[in-house]
Amino acid sequence: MYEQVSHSLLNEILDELKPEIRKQDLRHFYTRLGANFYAIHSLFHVLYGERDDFKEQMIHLVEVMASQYIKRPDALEKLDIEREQDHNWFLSQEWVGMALYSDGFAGNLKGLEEKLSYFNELGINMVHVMPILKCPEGASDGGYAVSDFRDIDPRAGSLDDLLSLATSMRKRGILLTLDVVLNHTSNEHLWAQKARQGETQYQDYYYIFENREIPDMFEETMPEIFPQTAPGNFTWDEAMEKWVMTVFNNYQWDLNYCNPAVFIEMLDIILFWSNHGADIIRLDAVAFLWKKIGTTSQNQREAHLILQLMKDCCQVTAPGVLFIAEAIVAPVEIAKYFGEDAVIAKECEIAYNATYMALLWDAVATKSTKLLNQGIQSLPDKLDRATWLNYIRCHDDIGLGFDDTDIRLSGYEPQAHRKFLVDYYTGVYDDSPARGQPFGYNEKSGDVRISGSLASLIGLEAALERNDPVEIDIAIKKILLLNSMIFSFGGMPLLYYGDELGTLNDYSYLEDENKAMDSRWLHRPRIDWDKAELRFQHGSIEQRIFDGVKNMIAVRKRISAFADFNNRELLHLQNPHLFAFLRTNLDRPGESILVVGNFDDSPQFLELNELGNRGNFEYGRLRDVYSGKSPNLFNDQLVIPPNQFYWLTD
Ligand code: OTU
Repeated sequence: MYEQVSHSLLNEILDELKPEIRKQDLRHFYTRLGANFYAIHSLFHVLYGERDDFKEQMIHLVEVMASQYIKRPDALEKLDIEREQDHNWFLSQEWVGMALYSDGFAGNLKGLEEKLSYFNELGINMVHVMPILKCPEGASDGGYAVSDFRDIDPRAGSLDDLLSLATSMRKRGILLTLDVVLNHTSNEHLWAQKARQGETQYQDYYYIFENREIPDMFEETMPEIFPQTAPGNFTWDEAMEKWVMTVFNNYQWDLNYCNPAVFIEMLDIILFWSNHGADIIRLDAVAFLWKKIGTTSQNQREAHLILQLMKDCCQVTAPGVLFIAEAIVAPVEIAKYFGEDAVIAKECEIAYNATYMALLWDAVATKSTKLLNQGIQSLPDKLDRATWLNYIRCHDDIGLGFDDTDIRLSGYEPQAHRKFLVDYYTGVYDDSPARGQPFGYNEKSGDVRISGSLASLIGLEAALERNDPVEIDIAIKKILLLNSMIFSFGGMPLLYYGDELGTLNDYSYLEDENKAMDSRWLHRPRIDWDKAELRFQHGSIEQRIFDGVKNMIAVRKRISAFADFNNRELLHLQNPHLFAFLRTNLDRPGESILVVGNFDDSPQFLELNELGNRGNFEYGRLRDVYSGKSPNLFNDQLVIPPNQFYWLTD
């Protein structure tokens, strides 16, 4: 949009740019800057307009965008332009992701590069390589405490290794996702060290307080994220003799986004990794970016403004790069990270669908889909040009963040229901085959979350111990059922490494003093590649899960109705054990897929006449595109075997 004030400021800024920037050919940069400048200026002004140095900061911001544009490799700029033309590219059903730790998966980045054919074998074409930046030797929250945002941790490899990996991935058509931990740094980061040495410029990068007055006010309303290992939200620093805000672990210092210098530094870092080959940037803990006394300091309006500004700036320099919002927050809050009142994402194009993840686990434990159906109905619609990351497990715990109203509407009492789920997944509940462990127990609120690998939570570990083939079979079916749900829902499925092989809990973390207190290490495995060879042995557990998932990926890629164009209709069925929805191909409306999953241990039936006039499903010519077989029907009653799913065409 053209607006005089911002345009004349833009002209002034362009005149004042460093000569080395002015000399370059910046054609694409200028057209994009012109298009976004009004928004960038307005947002920057809302956030930082009060400051005397506002204009200097604006110039600096434009310089950072321009310098990174100049450094952007030709191959990546070409990709930017291709993606501008095919702007819905990431909504395609062809994308299937996997998140992994490079050390657990393959030792280091070099090892990971050697294993790329594994992704092609399975059909994965997006890989989220979890934190690989320099972090402290000891506890580092799995790399989420970063001590240098521009360098690879030597244990993972070098910058050259990453560049080589990124190039090889691009050749194979695999997208690279990297983390930028926006909310905090490690206390070993240079900025923190300088702050400790008394440099006020760097003390302003963090929230630092002389005494407990403000911290105490914050504590009244701020929840604790890691109540067991890091109670409270502030840490006393001996060197400074001051309090530092540390919402996560005490060695993770929260960055102060009231300071525009912090915003510009972090934008520069996002662009740095974009220029090093990241197709997608995962923005960690975005809900926490803005703090306000008297609030939870999560999901604040300014946190959204910061993300909008990040997006607008990134679009100028590297428009092909997407953002993932990691906001594990209430369903009504999650969708806001796409940006509100828009068609295209104004903040992050992709967001973790934590709501769906937790609801699926609820359906497994209760064998009922009441809460799943209820909760999905309350999940706000996403924007047209934005999509979900659908996942079953990730490197974090499972939080039971459902809406209390939804729990009640499903006929449960919220506290009792959450207790049941925790008891179920930690194996306290008598009838449960799950082998999870509690995480983050909060004495004050009674809240607790759950750790454990997909296979161990679903019952495979217990079944193997009992050497019970029937139980093993059920566990495998449930693993495939859950996968079928994330592959067909709409959005990009994100597998968690090892789950495609049925990897069990790894208890070795208990022997490492830097990990023992954090049960999330239970499900951050080291892949045993000899054992992984069993995927080639017919009838083995590895083979049954791996081939099941592999087939799902292949089938998903063929079915355009699985692309994410708001083309899902939830079906409200009588049977409380079934979860069903219809996916429609908007280009060819006749081509619909009926997805139905049975979460119960007994066979269930669906009355096809409940579908009304949707598709031609009632004529009984149904075929399951996953297995290629026809399901069992009795007149218009469709039978779904226990813990199984169908992807049906009519
Ligand atoms: C994220 O987590 C990361 O995924 C965790 O591995 C890190 O420990 C954490 O940030 C700090 O960097 O911030 O918005 O319940 O779900 O901490 C959600 C714990 C986050 C995680 C939560 C999450």
